[in-house]
Amino acid sequence: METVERKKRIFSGIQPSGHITIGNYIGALKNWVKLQDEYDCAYCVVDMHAITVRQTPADLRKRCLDFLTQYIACGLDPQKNIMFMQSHNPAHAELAWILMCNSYMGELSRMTQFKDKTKNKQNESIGAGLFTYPVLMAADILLYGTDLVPVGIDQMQHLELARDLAIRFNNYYGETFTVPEGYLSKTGAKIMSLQEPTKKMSKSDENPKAYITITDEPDLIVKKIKSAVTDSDMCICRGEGKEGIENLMSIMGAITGKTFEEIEKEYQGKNYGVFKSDVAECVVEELRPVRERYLQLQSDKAYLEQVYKAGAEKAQLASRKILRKVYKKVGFIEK
Ligand code: ATP
Ligand code: LTN
Repeated sequence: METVERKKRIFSGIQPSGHITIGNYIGALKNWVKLQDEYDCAYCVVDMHAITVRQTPADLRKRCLDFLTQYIACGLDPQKNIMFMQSHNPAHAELAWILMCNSYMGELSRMTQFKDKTKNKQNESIGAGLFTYPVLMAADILLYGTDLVPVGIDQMQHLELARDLAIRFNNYYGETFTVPEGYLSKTGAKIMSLQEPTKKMSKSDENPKAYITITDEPDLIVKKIKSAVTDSDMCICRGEGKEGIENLMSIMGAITGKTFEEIEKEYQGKNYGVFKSDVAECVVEELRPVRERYLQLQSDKAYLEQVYKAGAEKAQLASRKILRKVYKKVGFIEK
């Protein structure tokens, strides 16, 4: 009998906090778009992750819809992918609880993102959700039998936890979960803050000059790149103390496909002004169609609603079998 090979499953998500940056775009979204034809993809607006830090409800609601709009504006096709809001599929929370009962305080305490986000804070004021957040992320992934998870390099430790939890569960209860692999973009670039280039570009940075959002106006993009912190040296190359220039080289490389060596050669003897203008131009051109689609889509609330409602149904259907299996394995009575 002819067997139809199952397409590999991809799952990924971005927290609807702040504004989607060029870091998120290069580290994640750009890759998602590439993968949509070859794989069975589920792309989620992870709203339940966003509430691990305080949110203003009305703003969060707006941002969730806005993130979905930006996913589509980047080129993700709701016909090809499952695109949905995490909170619309309760199975995420249900599986997260079971995984939480199989996770250890020790391993969660070692998560560097947790340590970063709670630096200088007293235990009394650290939300438990921030601590257990990587387990919810593991649930997101394992719930869909995910094979590959396209994320930026900063998320690899969380992905490793998802793998450990899957293996642990499979060993104790019998084969249940697919053990997922990370999928980094070709350059694997981690884009750094334009103002403090030793720090990751982060979409919830308090200083908007530190990041470029994917819907920033062209003039603003040029301004932000022109005021990006560099150094007083005159060499467009990598090296000690040259993180600012290296970051701009990474951005250019991720967009054009040029290697560091190629960029270095091309700009030998040229000044920072010329280089910054070229970086700005390639960012503006890369984001121009994204911004145009975004502005068009924004007003079509009925279409967006239809996308996330259909997405929720597809997501529930895709996860039902695994959750049922997990419930059975841990010893719950079937209803
Ligand atoms: P926040 O500041 O709100 O914590 P963030 O900008 O770090 O957000 P996430 O929601 O944590 O963004 O990440 C969404 C996706 O973008 C993840 O796959 C993550 O790896 C990727 N990503 C985030 N920041 C960068 C960056 N600076 N460079 C490359 N990839 C990134
Ligand atoms: N923790 C991720 C967002 C996220 C995610 C996921 C990414 C939540 N669940 C599942 C991939 C797969 C972050 O980037 N902060």
